[in-house]
Amino acid sequence: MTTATAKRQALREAMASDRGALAIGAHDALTGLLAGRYGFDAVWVSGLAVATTVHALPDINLTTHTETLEAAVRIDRATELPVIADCDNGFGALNNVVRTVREFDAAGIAAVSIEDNLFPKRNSLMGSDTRRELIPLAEQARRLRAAKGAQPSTDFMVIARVESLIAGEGVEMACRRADAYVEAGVDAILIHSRDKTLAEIEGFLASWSGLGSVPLVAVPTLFPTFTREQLREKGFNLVILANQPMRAAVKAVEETLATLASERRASAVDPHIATVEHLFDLVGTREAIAAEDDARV
Ligand code: SPV
Ligand code: MG
Repeated sequence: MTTATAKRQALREAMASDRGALAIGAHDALTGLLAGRYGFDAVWVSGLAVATTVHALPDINLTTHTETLEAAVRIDRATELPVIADCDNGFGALNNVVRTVREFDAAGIAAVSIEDNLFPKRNSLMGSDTRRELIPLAEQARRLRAAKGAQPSTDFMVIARVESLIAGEGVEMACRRADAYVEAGVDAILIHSRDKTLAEIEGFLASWSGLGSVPLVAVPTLFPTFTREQLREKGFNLVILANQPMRAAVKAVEETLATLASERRASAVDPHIATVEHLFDLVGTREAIAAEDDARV
């Protein structure tokens, strides 16, 4: 098993590398396990994915600190990759953010993302007709400083997520927030945007004087044609493909349910689903049974 220290080191090294790091979203432990087989550098425990699939709830701060920690720990145990947990706004006010950083660090998670959406947050992918309010800059900086000050280890990372472009605050405010969060001691900045052309983010990259002072993170859900390499060239050290495995799973389940409901026989979906043998293999079932049987003789 890879230790928390080794995972954190691997994440820092991947982010510092010339090619940058690529993280993949996971909604459950098996997706986290599979991520390690395809060359990803990290697993993103997406708040959207956990709310949607684990709880069938909207991504509006209904998922709690405990539920998120549980999901992250389960995924972390299943993968050799470092885990980055999406902790929304830290689930409340200053003391909630402090508790989040303390407990996710102590649990061996590699990094958390803390965003500046005011509780209750609304998922950032919702269109501009969704009303949003951000935490005032000085208050968010105070929360992040307190959390970094309370962090038990030295290698755990806090990624501060700036939502200015999502909330329509503009590039200048995004730069001011990024400066304040870096000054508060965070380890990386995630600049989020819904702009498909990347013009908004290009504006941020052109104006932010702090560029290069800490690693920069992108979640290109709505500018999905840019590759990790293209985003690395623009200055991003970590690219998070946040929710594609969950969306694949949802579509596959819907199609399977529809086929089974209309055909009413199990074999109708056989060509499209994993075999039971494959499931046994994925989680080492035969080896586990052999270990039990060996112990008995
Ligand atoms: C998530 O995956 O929960 C995220 C990314 O925070 S986004 O939904 O793009 O805001
Ligand atoms: Mg989220």
